[in-house]
Amino acid sequence: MGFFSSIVSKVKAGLEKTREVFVSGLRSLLTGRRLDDKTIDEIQSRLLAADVGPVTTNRLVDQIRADFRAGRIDSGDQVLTYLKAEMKALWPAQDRALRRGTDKPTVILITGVNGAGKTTSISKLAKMLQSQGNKVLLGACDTFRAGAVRQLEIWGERLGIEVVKGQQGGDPAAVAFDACQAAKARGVDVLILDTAGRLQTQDPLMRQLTKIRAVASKQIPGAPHEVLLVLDATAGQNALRQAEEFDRAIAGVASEGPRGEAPGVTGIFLAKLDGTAKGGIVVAIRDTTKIPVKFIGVGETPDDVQPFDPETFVEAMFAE
Ligand SMILES: Nc1nc2c(ncn2[C@@H]2O[C@H](COP(=O)(O)OP(=O)(O)OP(=O)(O)O)[C@@H](O)[C@H]2O)c(=O)[nH]1
Ligand SMILES: [Mg+2]
Repeated sequence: MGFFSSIVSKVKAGLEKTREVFVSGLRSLLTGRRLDDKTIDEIQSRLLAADVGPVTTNRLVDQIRADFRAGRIDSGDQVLTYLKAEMKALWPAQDRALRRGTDKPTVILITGVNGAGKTTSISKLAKMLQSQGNKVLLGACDTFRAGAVRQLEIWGERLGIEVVKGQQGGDPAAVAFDACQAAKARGVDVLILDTAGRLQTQDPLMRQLTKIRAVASKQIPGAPHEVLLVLDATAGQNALRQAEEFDRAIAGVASEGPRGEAPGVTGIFLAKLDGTAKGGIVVAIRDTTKIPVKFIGVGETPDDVQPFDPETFVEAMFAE
């Protein structure tokens, strides 16, 4: 199997639930059928049910309705072709590549709520970067949850990657400091910092995150080069609210205050896509935030990761 077809089949497997519930439903609704107003309403509910989000759903459906009334389209198959093309076009030449520092090390800060999939996603990124020839180091800044450091260490041992850690209950910013020092001293290419799962409404925890960010930027110019927010795809619309809250907190602005110049979240790692029928959330994220989805997680092992690619994603979503 070629490299590209193996990627497609992996993303395809990861999107199985979305395809079963959403696209297969759309397919049977539309294939070989003539269009009518009732069918167009049904398309709308299915897009909403897959968490495509109201903005994009309404835009797509309004266009379909207008084309139908003007006699430009009359078959369900034309709608399928239209939806696929429109979805692929949602992500223009937006920067989906991982940001790198001009000098070593590049620092990636990983954030997200409890259980979103941060630590697992770190194992995926670490393995991917390692296989691309990078020397990787991990920093266990989740000093909050019992067992969190050990969890990261286990991944480190499996992948042959060192982990910088501190005391359980200690200051996460101090661990970030030590990790940055170690990364510089050891000529590491990429340092990935794990952080505690936290509720975005918990102010003290958000402040901790901004402190880690400040420590990193003081130690290494431009750091953190990438702030990846891990979102749980099964959380649906909740994930969107998290994206907005974290973006503001990282940028260091009050939740209702004006958005400053400081960059917030620079990318999204969308985990657990394999566990949801709501793969359309990728579209909703695009709708409501300007933050690019950079990676998707489609399983629990370090190999279950793909860089997000709209073409592959939409093809997988609509595959037979
Ligand atoms: N199916 C599936 N499960 C995933 C994926 N990513 C993570 N998980 C699972 O989600 C659960 C939580 O993952 P963690 O990586 O521990 O999440 P976390 O955000 O680090 O959690 P805390 O440290 O407690 O905040 C684990 O059971 C993972 O195996 C994914 O892409 N697909
Ligand atoms: Mg964790």
